[in-house]
Amino acid sequence: MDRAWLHAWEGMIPVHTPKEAAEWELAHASEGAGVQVCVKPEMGEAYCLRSGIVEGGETGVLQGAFQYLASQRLGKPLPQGMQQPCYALRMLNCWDNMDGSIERGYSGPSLWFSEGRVQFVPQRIQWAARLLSSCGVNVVCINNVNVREPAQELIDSMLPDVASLAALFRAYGIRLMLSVDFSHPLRNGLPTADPLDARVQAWWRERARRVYEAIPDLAGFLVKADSEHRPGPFTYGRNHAEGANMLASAIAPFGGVLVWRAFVYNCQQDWRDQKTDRPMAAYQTYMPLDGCFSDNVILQVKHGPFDFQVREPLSPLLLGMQKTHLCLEVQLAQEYTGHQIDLYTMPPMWAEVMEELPQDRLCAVCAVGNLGSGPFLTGHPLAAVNLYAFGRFGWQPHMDVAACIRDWVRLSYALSPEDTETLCGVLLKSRAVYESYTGSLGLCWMVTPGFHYGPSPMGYEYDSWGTYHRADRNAVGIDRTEKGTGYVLQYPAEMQEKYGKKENCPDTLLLFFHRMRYTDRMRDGRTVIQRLYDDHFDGAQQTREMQRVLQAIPFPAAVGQAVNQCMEKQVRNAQEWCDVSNSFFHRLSGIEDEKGRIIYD
Ligand code: GCV
Repeated sequence: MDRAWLHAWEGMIPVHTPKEAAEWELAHASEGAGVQVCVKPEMGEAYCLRSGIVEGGETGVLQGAFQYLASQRLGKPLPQGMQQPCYALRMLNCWDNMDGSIERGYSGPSLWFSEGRVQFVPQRIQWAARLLSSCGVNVVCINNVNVREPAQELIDSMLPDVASLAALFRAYGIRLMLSVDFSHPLRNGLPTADPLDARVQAWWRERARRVYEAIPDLAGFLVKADSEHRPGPFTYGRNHAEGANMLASAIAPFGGVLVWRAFVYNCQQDWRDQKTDRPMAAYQTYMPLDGCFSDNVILQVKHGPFDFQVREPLSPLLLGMQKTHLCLEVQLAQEYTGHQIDLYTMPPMWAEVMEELPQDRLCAVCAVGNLGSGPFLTGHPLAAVNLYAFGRFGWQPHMDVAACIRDWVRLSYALSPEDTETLCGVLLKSRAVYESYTGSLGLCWMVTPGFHYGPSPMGYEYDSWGTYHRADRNAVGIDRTEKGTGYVLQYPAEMQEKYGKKENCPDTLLLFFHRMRYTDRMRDGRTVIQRLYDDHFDGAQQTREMQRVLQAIPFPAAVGQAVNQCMEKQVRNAQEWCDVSNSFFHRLSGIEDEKGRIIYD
């Protein structure tokens, strides 16, 4: 593998199709010596492995080759029978801007945009395509959902450049998708972007024809509309089915899918308004439209009703919509979960999502990417586990999380069995540790506004984003039960029962669903305030423990150095969260820590 990696940087790997790529991978790894590749086009993405043979569809053979090598390397038997992905669309959403920056990107600049243009080093793209394909991703949306000038040119003057990029990804069985600007027709002289206006419809049909002429296998368009100041159908008094269906019909003749994001809420809320409850917004907007979307529309829904917080309940929209194609959206970019400085391994969180979500509810999964062109490509070298696991998740959402993490560790580093287990242990618990110092009891949004790293308990409290905890001297949390905002009523009956009653509600979501007095007792006998103090102290302590443990793992030198640097920052961050949060609650409540630890006044 090391040799192959170096080769990719020295020059292009001479492959143009997934079959050629499969043959190249097998030929350049000792475990693949003599293995034959047999393409059966009707198998599509599926594959079958037998000793010495990889059989599969046009892209399936490459997936099969990667799996063949991984099984051999891990010393596992080849998987039996036909292997096929659970979801046909397993997409990475890259929030790359044309100037080379990446919105919420913590891994360095874009791999394919800079200076307002599509510009890339082909070897690097090939390397990224190879990496993503080996994980199991099959679609990459290359530009930010916030389509800002000059990104509109991607479906106009920059089409030839996008086509060159698409060719590099195509060789690895990956298709591109493009985020489009709903108001694009206005830019081209039309007086309106109303989806029911015949001129607008004709404009998009013609645009789609030109786009598909340049990139015949483009997966489709992705749209963020009427969200955080993006344009959308609401401007014209139209609903989101009318908007999505218009674009969908333009790309339908070419086999494209229209992915429409359900991230719609009022980002200009008056904080005094206690009736509007942001988590309710998506359900209110889309449930009435269930059954109204065209067949090639997929509604992309974030896993929780807010916005990628460390802990949120499952979005009720994912459970409610029965007649709409749904895509689950998760975020590998650690916007609220540590900026790829703090260690945060995500598969345990996805497993919780899948516990409550019937597998057949979804037809697609997508992740906001954590890829960039900086060292290690994912910022923190250990954040690569999330990219790997996301690819596996798209194939097998009910995967064994611990086994997946262990596979990644073993495929990435040559460690002793003891060190492997130690590292897996740290990765597995990292999310719970991060949660304990940043989001105890389901409290969220206490981050520094805008930047979203580090504590600021009141930062969003008097702002317009609908993200309040309403802590006062007696109590904290929002009552989202029937007697409160009524959010809980958006769930099926059994979940109303689970979340709506304090005695049933998991501790991890207690203050998300309920307003509690600091002196109320929790199930374990502790008061709410004591639990908040304990969690913050524990989180800081466990972070120091993780640092100690990781220092002893014999990573390759550059990796070890980067891990140590990140851990130093994480330890400082956790201590800051601990001190700020505990002081905040102590000053408000005036209640002492039972254990007499240091809280700054
Ligand atoms: C791409 C959050 C982020 C924004 C992001 C948005 C979205 O609000 O802070 O950076 O914009 O989510 O998902 O569209």
